[in-house]
Amino acid sequence: MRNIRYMFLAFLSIFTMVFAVYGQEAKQEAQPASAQEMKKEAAAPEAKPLDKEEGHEHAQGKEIRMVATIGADGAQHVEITGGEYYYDPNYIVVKVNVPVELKVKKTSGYVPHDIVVKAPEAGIDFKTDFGSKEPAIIKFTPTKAGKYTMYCDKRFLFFKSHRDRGMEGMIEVVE
Ligand SMILES: [Cu+2]
Repeated sequence: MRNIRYMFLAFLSIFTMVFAVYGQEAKQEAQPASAQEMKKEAAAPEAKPLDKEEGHEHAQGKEIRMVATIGADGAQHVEITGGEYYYDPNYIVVKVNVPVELKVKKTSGYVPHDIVVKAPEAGIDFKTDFGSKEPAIIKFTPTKAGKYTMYCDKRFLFFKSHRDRGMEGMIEVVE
């Protein structure tokens, strides 16, 4: 029966995907504990060791600031990369009443991400998935100065949400 073979293949690829995401999430989940141990071991006062083991510089809470410039088309262009579990940049400064074009791209990997900002009072209201091959283009015009949180609302099974793991940032609208 052909159908059974296709079903088996479909099941196998779904299983592989789920397993890959599980592996990625579980690896990240285990991180805080080991980071704490590392801190205990290296009790040197001034040393704030970079997490070289993981090979990334997207430490939780570390601000990567970007001030948007207005392009020839009159819009403020901002490019964001999303990965496990961060946005880069994660602090974006834009001018009020000038259109913004966000281009959001994902790093490679199986873990899905999105970007959410819920500030309709300021003209910013979106929730968009983005991929590594097709970046999302998000257009809006901020109408009110202030600070608005952006975050990823994805979560895998019982693991901590991506937001809780540091996948959030700020859009600051200035006069
Ligand atoms: Cu995410």
